[in-house]
Amino acid sequence: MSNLMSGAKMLLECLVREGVDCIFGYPGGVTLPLYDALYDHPLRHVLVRHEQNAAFAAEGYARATGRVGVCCATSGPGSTNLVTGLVNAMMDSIPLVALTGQVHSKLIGSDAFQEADTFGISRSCTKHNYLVKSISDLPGILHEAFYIAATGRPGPVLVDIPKDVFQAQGHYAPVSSIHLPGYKVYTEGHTGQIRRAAQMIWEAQRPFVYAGGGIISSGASEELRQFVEFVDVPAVCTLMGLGALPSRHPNFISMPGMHGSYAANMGMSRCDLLIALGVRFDDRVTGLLSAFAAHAKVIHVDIDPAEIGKNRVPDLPIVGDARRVLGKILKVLQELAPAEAPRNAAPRKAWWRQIRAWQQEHPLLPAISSSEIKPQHLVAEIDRISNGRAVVTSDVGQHQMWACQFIRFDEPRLWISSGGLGSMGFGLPAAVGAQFARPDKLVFALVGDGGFQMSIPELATIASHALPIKIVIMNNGYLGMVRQWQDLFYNNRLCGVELECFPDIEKLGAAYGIPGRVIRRPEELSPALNEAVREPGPYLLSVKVSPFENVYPMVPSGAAVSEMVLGPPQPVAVPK
Ligand SMILES: Cc1ncc(C[n+]2csc(CCOP(=O)(O)OP(=O)(O)O)c2C)c(N)n1
Repeated sequence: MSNLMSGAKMLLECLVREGVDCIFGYPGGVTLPLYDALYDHPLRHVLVRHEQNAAFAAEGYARATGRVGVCCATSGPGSTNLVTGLVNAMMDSIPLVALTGQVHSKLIGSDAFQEADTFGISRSCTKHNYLVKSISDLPGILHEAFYIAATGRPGPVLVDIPKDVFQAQGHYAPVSSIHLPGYKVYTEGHTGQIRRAAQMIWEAQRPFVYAGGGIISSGASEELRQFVEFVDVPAVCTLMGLGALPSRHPNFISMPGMHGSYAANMGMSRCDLLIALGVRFDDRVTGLLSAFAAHAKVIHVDIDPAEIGKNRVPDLPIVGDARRVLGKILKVLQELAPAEAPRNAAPRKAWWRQIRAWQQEHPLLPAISSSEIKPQHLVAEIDRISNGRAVVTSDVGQHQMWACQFIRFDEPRLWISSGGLGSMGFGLPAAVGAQFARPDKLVFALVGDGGFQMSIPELATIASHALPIKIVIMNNGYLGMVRQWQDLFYNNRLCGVELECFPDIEKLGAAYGIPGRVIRRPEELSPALNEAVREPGPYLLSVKVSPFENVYPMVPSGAAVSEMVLGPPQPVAVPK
């Protein structure tokens, strides 16, 4: 049987062999041959309404499943529109393959219509990128792209394909193994360092786990649970790691960092051993780096050697896959336990008493009012309905931080948010990808009234596929997080943050055939959310919340995390 086929068909063949069932894209002139091949191909193509959202949707898909997300765009403006999505995937280590069309090979470099140097532009925002020069390279490059995107520290890989390569005819030979001499992934961890880690863990009197997105990427949640239970160590999960340990787990404290809880940040500050697992010591977590976990020894486990010592030099680095390494550390811990565990039993008990005291002193509790809907109340209601099981995507801003504080996740891959890049407009398209990936799941897109307006075009994608996403707009009338910073650090000189002229949500929803509703009173909140969930299709709910609420606790930028501000400044009593 001949396997002669066009480059476009070959690409689809490669995608199928990689197990891809759905791609998010937007067509154009140079990708016409690809779309022609898609015409009668079983692979599902989801037409988004902006290429940035193709990337975000593919990221939502990847985050919800752990599989590589795929997006595609045409040359020029199509591929430049992908850039924010690529950076986002890079910052959050999301496995993504971006396919872009390029002008005919003969025209490259001639400033041809819709030519952009996609290869050059994407170099700094991808884990790897390719410009395909010949159809004979196409299958090898595509399978490599999937391999690189998914292995080691996951990330985005871009494959730029000139129109003539799509059109050329070639023989497809399945690629069975990939050899990349310059690309080495160390998964196992060094045996000696693993042994040393176990010893350090038993030697510690105040150990503390700082777990991040790497736990989720490596599928190490079960190992993490066993580890924290065996050592009985308190654990925080970063924004990227929420759900890595179930939020209801007694050892889970909260998210740490700028808007983390008092107990989480005090724990980080006062521990004598910080066990950092799949994290990158992001400034939003560490605050003032020189004061971060100042008295602690640090064990840092990460698959990416470039992360080791990037921000904080660890006392014990372990390069490896978090799942493999944690499993091995646990084995050594068990081996050493009879001799070592009793040694520090008393100080560890005292450490737990201290952590529980911090939790009680300043608990994270949602503010609730009977006269207005507090934003925290809205998030707490979503948590009530989700009960740890729904997928929640978010945009960036205050609503995102309250979601991190108050929504519980029983499992990994339920919380999908733009972490490192902090890209507004992520929530809605990410929900599209997540809902395609997990049709069985209740999906909430919790968005700000600012971020929502960046992604409104995707209402069409949602409507045309009747995706049952529950879109909840936390409508405070402002670019809330920026307003909060202007309030706290710029004498409340509010400038460029008021969102006048927000669309009438009922009419907007109706324009797309999506039921929509606005609520303003606290007693409407629970019934409206229940109604949204009962609705079999999508639902658009705008919740008017108190406009001037600020997110607390807050570590002011540049301060040590132990210097967090717990609440709004109290009015000073004027002496009579
Ligand atoms: C694309 C993009 N532009 C600008 C910002 C800066 N920024 C961070 S939070 C924020 C306000 C977000 O407002 P809104 O979506 O209404 O959410 P809220 O903070 O009110 O919950 C802005 C403008 C950003 N994160 N992303």
